[in-house]
Amino acid sequence: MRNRSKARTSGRRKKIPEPRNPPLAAARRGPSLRAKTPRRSKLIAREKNPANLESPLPFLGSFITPNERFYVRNHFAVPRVNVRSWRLKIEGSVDRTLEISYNDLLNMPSRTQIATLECAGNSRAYLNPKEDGVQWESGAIGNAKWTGVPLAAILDRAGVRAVAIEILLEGLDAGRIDKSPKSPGEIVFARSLPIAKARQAEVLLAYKMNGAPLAPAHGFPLRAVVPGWYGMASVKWLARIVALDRPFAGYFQTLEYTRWESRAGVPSLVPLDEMQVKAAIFRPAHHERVAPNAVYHVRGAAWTGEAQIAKVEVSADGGRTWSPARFLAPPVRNAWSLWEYEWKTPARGTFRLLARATDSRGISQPPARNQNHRSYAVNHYLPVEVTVG
Ligand SMILES: Nc1nc2c(c(=O)[nH]1)N[C@H]1C(S)=C(S)[C@@H](COP(=O)(O)O)O[C@H]1N2
Ligand SMILES: [Mo]
Repeated sequence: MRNRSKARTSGRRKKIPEPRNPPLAAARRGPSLRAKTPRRSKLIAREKNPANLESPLPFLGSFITPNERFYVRNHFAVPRVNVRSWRLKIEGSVDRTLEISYNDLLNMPSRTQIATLECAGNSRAYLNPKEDGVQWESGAIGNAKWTGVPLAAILDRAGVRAVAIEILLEGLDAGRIDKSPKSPGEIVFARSLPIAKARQAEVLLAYKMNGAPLAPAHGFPLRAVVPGWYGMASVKWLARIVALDRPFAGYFQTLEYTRWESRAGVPSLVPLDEMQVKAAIFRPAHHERVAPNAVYHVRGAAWTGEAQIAKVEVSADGGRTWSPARFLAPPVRNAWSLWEYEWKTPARGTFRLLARATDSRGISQPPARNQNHRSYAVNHYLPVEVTVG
């Protein structure tokens, strides 16, 4: 469990108006990431049962996140799967019901795809007022190379009927949710995709992560990888796929992982889908002390939904002025882009560093919290406060 420490008092107040939902206040709540990083473990535990683990940001600096550094988001205990008896079932509105073994899958044409997964609850710890849910800082994110069979190939094999509008993905993990809203007894983790998304070439049923068979925590033997969408769509321990002729309204699609959207002028809850454009600062860490009158390399990553990153800007004065960051490699779709900014540090003082990304559609991060996002999709500016000198 996360240790909640008392709010720290700030140094001098800045003249810049705080956003309506000041993230810095929340950022000051905890000690620095470095201080909280356990020595031996490579991930920070936000919950133990089930395991919910995030990456320490300073360790996320490589384009591909090593498997042991990749965050883990579990709703229930990790199921144990006997791969010999395990089958992937495809049923519902299909011409042919299928049962596919692990070996059958390995023998199908494969595709390898780099994709960034971000948990929809990432950065929730910075919300003010505080929201229920796992108190992730900003490390519930990672970028991996996934290998598997395109979901579209499986759907074609089964012959999905024209009446099907969604594809339900069901995991093997199950449990009971006892706090409100309670589940109706034991439920499994399940999410659906609209048929058009399910048929996109990059949506995979993955059995490898960075060249290794999936680890149990990441969904062994098979998981969905839905590039461009928040992590909840990438169902782990996949065992059943159902072609549905009406919208799925399961627990994780209605009571959790939804946002408000105005439809016909009425706020309606809709399932979360695409990741929102976002930049994260990996270094420096909150409250880090950096050398004066020097060049400090501010580094981080930026990612978005079904588009690609076009621009990252950094501010060292709490948002008054912005300068472009440099990409370490040309941005590509579905993967995060690492960036760097050479900050010429002043003589002394306390500074608020901000990063903001813009994608190829011209969508930029908002300065303030979007209240329609409930406790998810936290992508407004999140300052990192550092002391120079
Ligand atoms: N079966 C199952 N799939 C799941 C989950 C889960 O609890 N059970 N969590 C989802 C959520 S919310 C996220 S963010 C990603 C996390 O994937 P990871 O643990 O491999 O990082 O898995 C998704 N798939
Ligand atoms: Mo998530």
